[in-house]
Amino acid sequence: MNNMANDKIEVIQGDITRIKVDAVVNAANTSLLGGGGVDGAIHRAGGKAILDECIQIRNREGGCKTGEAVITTGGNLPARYVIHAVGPVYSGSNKGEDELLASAYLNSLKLAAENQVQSIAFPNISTGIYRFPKEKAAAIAIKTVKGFIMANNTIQKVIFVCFDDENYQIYNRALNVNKHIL
Ligand code: AR6
Repeated sequence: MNNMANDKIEVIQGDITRIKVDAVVNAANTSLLGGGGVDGAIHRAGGKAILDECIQIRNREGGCKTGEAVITTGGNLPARYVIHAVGPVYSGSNKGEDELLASAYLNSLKLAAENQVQSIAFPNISTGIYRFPKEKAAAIAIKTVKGFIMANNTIQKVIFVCFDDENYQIYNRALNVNKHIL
């Protein structure tokens, strides 16, 4: 069963704005108005249509809470949709950050399945400007994704897109170790 989940998971190193999947996930903030890091890259490459929809959602719903996600067009990106997920800022003082990070992944996956998304690419949410420890974030991301795709048949491919070497190595190690054990 776990091997089936592993078959649907891929790790690559690169820029998420260039990946051709049904949906790419953005590491957004609660304002939905863009920012630095992967958020800045997605808005730059995807163009104004994405920001326009984010502003509409913000006007309607007041933004996006930490641990939640919203969906917009992919604009000029090769991806059809962008799922904007808000991960927690890591404080290290056990304020429920692990659960909030898991929720950001889970709510992105739910939104993807509701929109018939078959392939989805995730950046390493919260591990940049929000300073979440990379090893711990990867374990949470992998566990949440595996749990979801084992129970849901809509999503056929999940790509973890790692930008930095450290995350790329952590994900490869984590997924390969699991492959050997299970
Ligand atoms: N493709 C894939 N991954 C990327 C890219 C890219 N083009 N650029 C950066 N990363 P961060 P956060 C990686 O800081 O920690 C923004 O200002 C990066 O190496 O983008 O969730 C938002 O508006 C790191 O591993 O997001 C929020 O305010 C990962 O993406 C805040 O940053 C996430 O780093 C969110 O902080």
